[in-house]
Amino acid sequence: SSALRLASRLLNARKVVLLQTSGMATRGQKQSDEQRLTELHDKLSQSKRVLVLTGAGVSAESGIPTFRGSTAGSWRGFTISELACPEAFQRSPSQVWELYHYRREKSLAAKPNPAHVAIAKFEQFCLKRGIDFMLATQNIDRLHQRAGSSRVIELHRSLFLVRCTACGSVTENYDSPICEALRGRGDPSPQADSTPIPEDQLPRCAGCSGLLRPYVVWFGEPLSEGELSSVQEFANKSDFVLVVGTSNAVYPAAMIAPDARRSGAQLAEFNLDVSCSSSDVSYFVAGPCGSTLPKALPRL
Ligand code: BJW
Ligand code: ZN
Repeated sequence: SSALRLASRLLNARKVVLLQTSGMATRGQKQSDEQRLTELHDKLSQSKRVLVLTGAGVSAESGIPTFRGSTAGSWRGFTISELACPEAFQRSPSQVWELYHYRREKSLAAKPNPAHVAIAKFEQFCLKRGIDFMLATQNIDRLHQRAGSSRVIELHRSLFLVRCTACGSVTENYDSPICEALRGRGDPSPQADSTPIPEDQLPRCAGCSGLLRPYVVWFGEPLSEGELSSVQEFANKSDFVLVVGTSNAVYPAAMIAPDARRSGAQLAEFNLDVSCSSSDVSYFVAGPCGSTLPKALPRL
């Protein structure tokens, strides 16, 4: 029934690749799926400009939970919009730091998966072939860079950037733990110890000893205008935009693919399930992107 739901939501897509959606696919269906995948692979290698746009689903197979959908994680029963906002940090810097400490440690312990690697290898392929390439990610875990991607725009910045709430200075920080008081804290279970950590024991600025905050883009905060417009400009001139592992539900990132589509780009989506932009796509490749991307993306 989930395959049926997927198929019916995809009626608008002109080319649908349904890989691994059901064990009941006939041999004929499987062959035409493979043909479409080969067609996508060939079109990508003949493109002049390609944007890859990724979201949390690309890191799901590295063990990092997503925010929405069947692979969503939960931290003490909160939704992401309840904690990823300036108001939550004002109300309880300790609680918000526990969440981000937990996610920093989880990302540091995680390894890039075959989806990250396929994207990094595709970048190498593009470089060699003179194809203009850009990777824009909503993820803050740095797994793309660790897989070898170099042209990465981090739309929501990074878990490993901090900003001083007093003097405004921004620094990179990979300390584990980021401060002694957070050691062993951040357990996601609702029963976990949530005794507030005194503010003077939370991460502090080396320059002015002000309170540091995670420098990610929270709800209600603007993305870097320069970065966003460079991604949008690139997208609008691309032959292909690959939309990978994102629900495409969070703005302004969610506008990039539909805008590019209106400017003439073809969209190819890689997701376990349909997302907000699926009805616009030329190719929908269903399944875990760690299995599907290595088949679809050309490499040297
Ligand atoms: C797999 C898979 C596998 C799983 N293989 N696939 C209308 C218009 C414009 C704005 C708004 C609007 N309505 C509301 C807003 C405001 C708001 C917003 O968009 N809200 C929506 C919820 C409606 N946007 C903002 O506030 C943004 N700022 C802004 O608008 O500023 C305006 C402004 C201008 C000038 C001055 C001041 C303000 C900022 C948004 C920042 C969001 N940040 C977060 C959290 C912070 C970082 C963090 O802690 O991580 O970023 S929210 C959270 O969602 C996170 C993600 O990057 C982001 C997107 O999620 P993503 O990546 O799509 O993940 P999921 O979980 O949603 O989806 C995973 C997908 O993968 C699913 O589809 C699965 O099926 C799939 N999947 N496993 C393939 N193996
Ligand atoms: Zn400072």
